[in-house]
Amino acid sequence: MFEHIPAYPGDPILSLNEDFQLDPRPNKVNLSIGIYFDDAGKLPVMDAVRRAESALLDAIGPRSYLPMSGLPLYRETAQALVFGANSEARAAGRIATLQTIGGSGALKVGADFLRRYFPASQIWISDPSWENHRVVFEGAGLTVNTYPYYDEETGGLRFADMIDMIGRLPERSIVLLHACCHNPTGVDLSTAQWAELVPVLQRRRLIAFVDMAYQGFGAGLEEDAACVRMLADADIPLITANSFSKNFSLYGERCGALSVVCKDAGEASRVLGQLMSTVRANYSNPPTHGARLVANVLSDTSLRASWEAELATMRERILAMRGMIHAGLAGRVDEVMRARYVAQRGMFTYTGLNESQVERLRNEHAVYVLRSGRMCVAGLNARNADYVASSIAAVVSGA
Ligand code: KET
Repeated sequence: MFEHIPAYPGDPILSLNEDFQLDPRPNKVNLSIGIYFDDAGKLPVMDAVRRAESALLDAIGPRSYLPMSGLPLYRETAQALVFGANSEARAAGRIATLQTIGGSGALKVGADFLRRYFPASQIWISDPSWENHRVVFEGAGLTVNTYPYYDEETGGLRFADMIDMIGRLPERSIVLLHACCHNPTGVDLSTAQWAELVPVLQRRRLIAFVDMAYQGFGAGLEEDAACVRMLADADIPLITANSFSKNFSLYGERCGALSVVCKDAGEASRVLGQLMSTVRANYSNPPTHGARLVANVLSDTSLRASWEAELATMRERILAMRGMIHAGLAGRVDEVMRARYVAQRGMFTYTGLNESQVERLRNEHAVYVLRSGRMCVAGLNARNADYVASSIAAVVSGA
C-alpha cells in the first residue's frame, strides 16, 4: 500500500542538526541550527524559567484542556511584549492574539487563515528567507513569491529594489517581513528604511505579516519590536507571529503567539473566533506547561527583571563572538567577507561561503554551517572561535 511513497530528502536545517548529533568527532562545532548556546557550549536553562518551574512544581494542579485560543495570561503578556504595554491598539481591544505551537505554529495558523479569507492573495517573502517560510505557506496552499533583499556583493540590503517591487504588488498581497535579526542574512532594515516602507504598504493596500522569532537578540526587547509598533500605529493591516523558543531558551516547549491587528474590537473578536476554528481543525488546543512558564515570568516583576538581564547577557555574548571571529579572520579572508561578522546582527551571519566550502568545512573540519552559508554565531564560544576561524581560512584558501 505504501510502496509509492518516496523518501523524504530531509530538511536543510533540522536534518543537518540531526546529522551533527550523530557525528562522533570530538572537535565538532554546531553552527547550523538557530539555537543559542552559552560560552560552555551548553543550551542554557534561564534562571527565571528555572524559578518559575520550581514554583509550578510546588503548586502542581489539574491539567485540563486550555481554551482553543490558549492560556489567557499568556495571550495578554505576549501581546504586551510584542506591541508594547501602552499600545493604543491593545487599549482599544483591537488585537486578536492567540497562543500557538511555537513561532512555526503561528505562521501556519496565520497562513491557513489568510488562505481561507484572502483566497486571491499571494505572499512575497525576502530573497533569501528562512527556508521554512516557503514550506509553511505553500503547505497552506498559498503561492509564494520573493522580493529582492540581500546583496551578495556587499553583504548588505537591496533596499531600493525591495521598495520598488513591493510598490508594484497587487492590492491585498501579503508581504512577509522579519522584525529583527533577519534569518538567514543578519541584515535588517534601519528605522529610516522601515519609515520609508510603511507608506508604500499603505498606498498599495498590502497586508504585512511580521515574523519575530528573535525579539531581544538584536538591539533590545523594545528596539527589536519598534517596526511592529510603527506598522500598528500606521494602521497597516498587520499580522505578527512571535516565538519564545529563542528568547526564553524554551525550544521544545513550543511557545509562540499569533496576533492580528484589526480595525476595532468587534472585528478582532470575529478574527479571533476564526483563528480558534483553525486551531480546532488542526490540533484542537495548545499545551499548558511552557505557556505557564512564559506567562509567569512575564507577569512577575522579579522574574521578569531576571529574564531581561539574562537575555541582555546572551545578546552581548553574541556580539562578543562576532568580534572574536572577526578578529580571528584578520588577514585570512578578504575584507568584504570578514566585515559581515560585525556588520550583521542577531544569531546569523551569511558567511558568503559557497556550497563546496561548506561541505569541506563539515567533512574535513567537523564545523557545521547551512548549505546556504548561513552560520549561527550563537554557537561560537571562546574555545571554538579560533578553530572555526582557521577552518574557514583553510577552506577559503583551498589549502
Ligand atoms: N521564524 C523564524 C524566522 C525562525 O528562524 C524560526 C526558527 C521560526 C520562525 C520558528 O520558531 P519556533 O518557535 O521554533 O517554531 N528557526 C530556527 C530553527 C528552525 O529552523 O526550526 C533556524 O532557522 O535554525
